[in-house]
Amino acid sequence: MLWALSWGVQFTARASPGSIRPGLQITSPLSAFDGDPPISQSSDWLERRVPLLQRAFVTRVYGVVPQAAPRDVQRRTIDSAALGGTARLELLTVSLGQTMTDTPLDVALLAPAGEGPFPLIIMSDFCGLDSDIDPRLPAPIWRPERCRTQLGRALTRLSHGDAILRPPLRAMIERGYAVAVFYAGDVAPDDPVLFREAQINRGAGSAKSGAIADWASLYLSAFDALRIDPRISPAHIAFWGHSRYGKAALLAAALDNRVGAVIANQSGTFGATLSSATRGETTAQIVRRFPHWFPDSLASSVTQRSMDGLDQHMLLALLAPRPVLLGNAGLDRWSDPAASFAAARAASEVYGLFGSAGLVQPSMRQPDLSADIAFYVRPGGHGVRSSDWSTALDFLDQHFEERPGA
Ligand code: GTR
Repeated sequence: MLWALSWGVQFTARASPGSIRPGLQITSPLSAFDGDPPISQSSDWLERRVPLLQRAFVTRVYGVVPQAAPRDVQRRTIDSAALGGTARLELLTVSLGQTMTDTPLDVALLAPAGEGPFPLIIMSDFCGLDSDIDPRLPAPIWRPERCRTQLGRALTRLSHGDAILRPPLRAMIERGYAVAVFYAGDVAPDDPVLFREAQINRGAGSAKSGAIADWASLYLSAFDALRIDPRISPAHIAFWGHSRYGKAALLAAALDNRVGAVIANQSGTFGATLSSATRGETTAQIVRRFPHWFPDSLASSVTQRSMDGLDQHMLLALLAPRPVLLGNAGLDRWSDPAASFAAARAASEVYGLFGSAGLVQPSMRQPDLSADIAFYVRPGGHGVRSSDWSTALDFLDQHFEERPGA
C-alpha cells in the first residue's frame, strides 16, 4: 500500500514537465549584447544582431561549423516504384570537398510519384540508411553499438519509441512530403575516439569543433544538394531532428535563413532548453558525458559558468520569423520541457519584430500548431513515436499550406 502511494507520488512528479525557478531573469534577446545596442527594428536585428549571435554560438558553444557546400552530387535510382508504387527512392552521394572530408555523405531521397514541386523534410537517422530506410541502400562503415544487432535495434525501439529508428515514410509520402534522410556516422561518428580521428576535424583542428557543429553542417550540405532539385519546392524545406540531432538541426537553421522550418524533438540542453534554467541535464553534465559533441573550450566555460549572457532562447530567436515546432515528452525531465517553453516564450519577442506573435499558446499543454512557434508535451518518455510525426506533419501542413501543388 505504502509502496503504491510512493510510486503514485513519484510518477506524478516525473509526469509533470515541471516549471522553471520562480523569479529567474531571462535576458531579452533584443537587449544590448556584446556592445551592440538594444534592437527595436527587424532590419537592425537582421543586419547587426543575427551575425553577432551566430558568431557567438560558434565561438562560445558549438565550435567551427565546416563549409557545407557540396562539390558534387551523384544520383542513383534505387526503386522508381517504392512504397507500393507511391514513391521514388534515390541515393544521392554528396561529395563534401577535400578540405572537409573524402568520405561522401549518403542521402536517401524518397519523393512522391509525380513532378512536384514537393515540400521536403531533411532528417538524420541513428543506425544507417540500410537498416532504417531500405536494405538496398549502402551499409555504413561504422554504426553505434546498439544498432549492430537485431536485438539492439529492437530494444532501442522498445525504450525509445516505435519511430526512433524508422520514420513513418509511407505516411509522409501520402501526405505529399518528400523526405531526405542522411546518416552522419561515416563522416562524423558519434563516438569520442573515432570522432576526433575523423578527417572532417583535421581542417578546423579537432579541439576547435564538435560533432554537433559537424552534424549541423551535414544538414546544410543535404539542403544545398536538394534545394536545386526541380521536384523540391526550395522555400518549403524543413529540418527535423531528435535529441542530439535536434540540437544540430536548430543550429543549422539558425546559421542559414534559407531553411524554411525546424522541428526539434526533445532537443534539450544546448538545443531548445535554457541552460540557465534547466532542472534536467546541466551544461557541465552534457560536456562531461559527450566531450566530442563540443569544442574543448566549452568545458572550461561551463565549469566557470561564463557563457557571457548567451543562452538558448537566442538560438531560437535566430530562427525568427520561421516556423518552429518543439516536441516534448512528459516523462523526459532530462531535456526539461519547462525550460524549453521559457526559451520559446523569450524568443517570441524577436518574432514580434516581424509581425509574428511567435509562441501564442497559454501553457505547455495547450499547443497551437498554427503559431510560428508551437510546443507540445505528449505522454511518455524520451524518444520518437508515430504520434510525434503526425503532430510534425500537422504543423508543417499549416505552415506550408500555400505551397505549390497543395
Ligand atoms: C542524452 C543526452 C541528451 C540528448 C540525448 C539523445 O543522453 O544527455 O542531451 O542528446 O542523449 O541524443 O538521445
